[in-house]
Amino acid sequence: MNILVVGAGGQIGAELIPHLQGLYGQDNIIATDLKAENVERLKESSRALVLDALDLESYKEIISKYKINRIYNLAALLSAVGETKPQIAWQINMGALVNALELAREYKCSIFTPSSIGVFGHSTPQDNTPQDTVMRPNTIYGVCKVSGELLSDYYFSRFGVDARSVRFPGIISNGCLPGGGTTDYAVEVFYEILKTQKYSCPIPANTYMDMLYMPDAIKACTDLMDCDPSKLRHRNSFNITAMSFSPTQLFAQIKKHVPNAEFSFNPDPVKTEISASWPNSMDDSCAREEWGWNPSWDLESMTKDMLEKIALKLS
Ligand code: AKB
Repeated sequence: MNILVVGAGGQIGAELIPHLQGLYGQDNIIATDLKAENVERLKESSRALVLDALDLESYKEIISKYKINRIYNLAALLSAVGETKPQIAWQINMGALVNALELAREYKCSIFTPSSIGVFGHSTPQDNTPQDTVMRPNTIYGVCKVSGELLSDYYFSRFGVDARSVRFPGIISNGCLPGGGTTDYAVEVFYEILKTQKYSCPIPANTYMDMLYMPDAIKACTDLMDCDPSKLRHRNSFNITAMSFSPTQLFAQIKKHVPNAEFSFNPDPVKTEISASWPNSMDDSCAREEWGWNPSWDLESMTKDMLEKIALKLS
């Protein structure tokens, strides 16, 4: 198995690369990113190259040269930043996917592309959101993710491309920081509390969203791709979640470990609107039944681990 990770310098890539290396061997994983400084960092522990995922010819050269048979297409602009530059968000999110799917078709690769809770909107049932339901998002990010799910299913049914994906909720991690998402508060808060004991939250206090801790997210990326395809009734894209909480609940959990932590709320209008349109909690039973999704981390264990790991990082 030769695996190409595109957009490897971001939050997911930084932790997916070592996991893939452990499973398939260090030399079989090629990490790429648009930014040279990210590639320099990746080179410390992996084979890494600069790649603009919108440059089809360079992308093709890498797939052909390294005999790639699986692509993780992680290049994306997230929900909140997407609203500041919708045309660019469309170009990047869709352009990278179209190139990845075309090359997967030509070179017979399997392909994983993260979808998101961003596919849902105000008209979606908000509690226990079903796998198959209304998807009318009102962000450019959501529009790209719905289009991406449809296009990936199209490439599977029309050309037989083995495209699979999950709808990621917010991903909480202590490696590389997320950037430009609506759920980023659930990572930022740990750094701010450990540095200053204060955090001002851009999301209203009682807004519920689904979340995952990174080790579960990474496991989903490989478990879904390695599962027996004959069991899959869905492909693009599976609801997955491990916990659903509001800022109030997360902060109460943090306060158990950092009693002098102080929290305030200064809702950002864009993030407030986006978070209100996303589910409170999703039903992920299809992922559980079809490929054995079963997360290990909950709010309590994640909070404790995040505080320990980030305290070490800051010391
Ligand atoms: C975002 O907030 O944009 C992402 C996501 C849920 O897809 N973390």
